[in-house]
Parts: sequence; structure tokens; C-alpha cells
Amino acid sequence: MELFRRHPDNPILSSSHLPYQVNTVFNAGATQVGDDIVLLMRVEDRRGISHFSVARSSDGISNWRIEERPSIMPDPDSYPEEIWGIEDSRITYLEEKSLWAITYTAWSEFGPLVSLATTVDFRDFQRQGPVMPPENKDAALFPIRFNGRWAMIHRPVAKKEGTGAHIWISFSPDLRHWGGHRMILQARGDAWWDTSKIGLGPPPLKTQDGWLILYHGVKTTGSGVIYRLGLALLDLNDPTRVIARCDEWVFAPEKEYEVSGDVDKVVFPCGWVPEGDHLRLYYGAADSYIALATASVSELLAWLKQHNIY
Ligand code: BMA
Repeated sequence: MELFRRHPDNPILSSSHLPYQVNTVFNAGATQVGDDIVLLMRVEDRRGISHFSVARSSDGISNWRIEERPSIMPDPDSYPEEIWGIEDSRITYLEEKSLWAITYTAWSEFGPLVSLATTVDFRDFQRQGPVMPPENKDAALFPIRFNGRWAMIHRPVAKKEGTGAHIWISFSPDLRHWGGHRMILQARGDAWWDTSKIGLGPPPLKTQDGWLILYHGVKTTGSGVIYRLGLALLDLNDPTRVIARCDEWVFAPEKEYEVSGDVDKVVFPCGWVPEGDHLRLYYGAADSYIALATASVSELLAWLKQHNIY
């Protein structure tokens, strides 16, 4: 049986749900706000440039309420790094600050970088500017501080030829100044399903066994790339310490809406919403749709124990 079970109504959101004409919707950040599930959808317009649009639903599956106009448009006049669009948000609630922190990819003239915004209601957003220079993406904050420092996972691209793109962690006293950079998970190379590039999916999830990490791994094949998903676990008190990493992938493009779209064979989650042991995973499918899968956190942890390479 699959660990992540696809919702029968998949894909739950597509371009036809938008009240204005767009190319695609995919790779949405997700969180619970009051009684609603809120998605911060990546919307690619018909120029090819992405912005964010908020979708709200009380069951997280249907009857999405989507605003008439984009929620956050790229603003290259004030934020030049957003010239080619804003993409792939990850949302973390910071209880200490009573706000949501949103990390996203800003596509600058010099390549993708990581920017930060905050909000208390998903109506008004406060940009905090870039936090990681290019090339960097797939970033998310932890919800708490470690020894007084905030922590962020991100994915810089190594310049050294053939070394791939790996997952790093960095620390900050104030969410602005980042240091203590350290590589924690490496693209595995060789025949592996996560051979060439890996990147964080949703923000790290606190569990009894550690911080649960869902990441995408990329393999280039004769017919293009395949984006599949794997699991890892970081130590609860010291997230630079990897305590588990899967051998096999846990989720891969199989359904028509995952296999065929603007970019074929892509599953790309940016958000999950836990409720006790039950987990809803929102993922982009083929860079064209938003889909939902559910899982049990304890089943994921049990599977990871069996498939741990550490
Ligand atoms: C990655 C990101 C994602 C996208 C994926 C597949 O590099 O740009 O936004 O879903 O490629 O095209």
C-alpha cells in the first residue's frame, strides 16, 4: 500500500479554478488558518512569470475561495530580484512572533535566490527581502529557535562541476543575518533516484523521533528528468545532525496529471498540514496542477526506520 494516498478528486486545483486567465497553478505553500486550509499557490501567467494567489477552503479539498486578483505580484521596481517572478513558497508559523514566515524563490537577473515575507492574515504581506543570494532555492524555516537561533534549510547550487545540488542548513539571531552554514543532505550521485539534485519540500515537521524532512530528488534519464520524493530525519535538538535517510523513494509521478503537463514526471510538494497523526500533503503535479495526498506520520516514521541507510 502507498504511504501517501492520493485524493480521488485529484488534481484538486488547476488553472480553470482561477478567476483570471493564467497558464498553470502548482507548487503551493500550505497552512491552517482558523478553520481554513490556506494555500499560497504559485500561478504562472501567460507571459511565463509566476506570482502568488491565496486559496482558502474549509475541507482543504473543494470549494476553494480564490481572490479576484493576485495576492502577491513580483515587484521588480522595489525588489529587483523579483524580475522574473516569485515561486514555490514554504510557510512556517512562528509562534514566538505570532506570524507566518514565508520563504520563496525570487527569480533574479542573476538566477534564483531565497526571499522572506511575513503575514498575520494572508491578506497583507510584508516583504523582508532576500535572505540567501543566488543560486539558491527550496528554503523553509523551522518553527522554533535552537539555542536562541532561528534555523533555515535551503539549497545552494555548488559551482564545482559535477557535484550536484545539496541541502544545507543555516542559522540566524534575527531572521536577517544568516551564518553557521552547513551541508546536511547530499545528492547521492551514481544510480540513485536522488542522484543529481535534491531540495527540501515542505517545512520540517516536528515528530517524536525528530524533524521529519520530505525532499525531492532529481534523476536525469534518456527521456528527461524525474522528480521523486524521499524522507529523512534530523535530530530534535541539533538539526545539523541527520539521524535517518531513506534508501527508496516514497512517492513518485504515476498518475496522468503527474506524468504529463508543462513539465512531465514531476511531483513537487511545498506544504503539508498535520492534524494529530494525519498529514495532508499538497504537491505540484507536472508543473500544471495542485494535488493532495494523505499519510499517517507514524507510518512514515516506521517506514523510514526500515529504510534507513544511517
Ligand atoms: C524546479 C523548480 C520547481 C519545478 C521543478 C520542475 O527546479 O523550478 O518549481 O516544479 O523544477 O520543473
